[in-house]
Amino acid sequence: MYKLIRNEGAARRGEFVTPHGTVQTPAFMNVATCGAIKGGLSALDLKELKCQVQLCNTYHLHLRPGDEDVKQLGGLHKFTRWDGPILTDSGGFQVFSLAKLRNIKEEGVTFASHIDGHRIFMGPEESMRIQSNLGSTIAMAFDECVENPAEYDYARKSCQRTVRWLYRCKAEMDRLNSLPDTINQKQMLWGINQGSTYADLRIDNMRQIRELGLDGYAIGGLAVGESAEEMYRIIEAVEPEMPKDKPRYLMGVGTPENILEAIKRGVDIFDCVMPSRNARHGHVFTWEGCRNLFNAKYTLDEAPLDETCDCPACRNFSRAYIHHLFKSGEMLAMRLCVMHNIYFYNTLLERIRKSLDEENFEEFYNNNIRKLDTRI
Ligand code: PRF
Ligand code: ZN
Repeated sequence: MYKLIRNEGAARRGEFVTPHGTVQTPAFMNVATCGAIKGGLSALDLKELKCQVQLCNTYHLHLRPGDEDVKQLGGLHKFTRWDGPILTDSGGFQVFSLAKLRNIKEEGVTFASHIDGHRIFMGPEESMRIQSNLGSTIAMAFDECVENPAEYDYARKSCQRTVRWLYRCKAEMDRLNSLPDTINQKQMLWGINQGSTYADLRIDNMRQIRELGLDGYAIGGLAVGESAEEMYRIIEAVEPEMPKDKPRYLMGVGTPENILEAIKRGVDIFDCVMPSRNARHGHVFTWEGCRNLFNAKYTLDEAPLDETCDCPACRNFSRAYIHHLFKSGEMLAMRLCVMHNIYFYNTLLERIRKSLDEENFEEFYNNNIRKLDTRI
């Protein structure tokens, strides 16, 4: 399923095959929480923006429109008109970050919907059933994401419970995949490593979850309050324990700089709301650094967002026009900047893959790591 093509130090160039197409790694997954990339993009736009994988959320789609409705409508692929791979996050993280009044027990989590406050229970089995109804390519394990910093004892107990939940996820996913009316009977299950910022917990946890022989492994519980240096330290600690023959996914990360640093440490896949969220606030990524299109200095600037970019926004429109659209509150401003940022992230990953193919990742890293992090 995952094939390692080449590596340079810990950095890996690979590909993995899914029933919905092959993904070239390192790869970025584009976040379509409710089934669309925020900013008014559809699946039809995504092809033009070099997207390989879409990420959708169990929690949001369960609340609205409801996973049973999505199933009745033929599953997420048919519903959103995206025929490539879709990964669904399990709800674990969203329940902890969005829902109010949550109560965690061995069976699962009770919480209040962020939409209308009604009480909902979600445990490993519920999460698997919802993801099965959605019919995604890859389902994520139901986990608890502990915010950093966390007490050692709490982190230890929580990640032990997450391992018990993983066994229940696996059993339920196997059962669902064997049912005749399941939308995607080849749905994959990926495990999630937790353990806060404690290297010993992370390593123990990884050793336990790799025993299940799942289709892929994620590192969760990072970029939730700790420094970037601590995040890199934890990746370095856990990476040697991750199976070499499975894709590795760092959840919810990050800036272009974070992504480059994590690839250098052996991570294959990423997702982040940053390209679309920043774009909606006028922040665009370029090969020279980040720009804010609200800035008055763009009033008469006829250059595109990035002079080297071939995205639909840069091929056609000027900074001056997009600046004007933001000032006028036009939705088009957001759509153009989201398209550019998504294209930028996917191009960044494409260039990293190329540098690995050509055995000059280190040079790419040295040439870009500082620039990607500057404001212009
Ligand atoms: N668990 C899940 N989804 C996630 C995370 C996690 O720990 C994170 C942490 N950065 C982002 N998304 N299930
Ligand atoms: Zn562009």
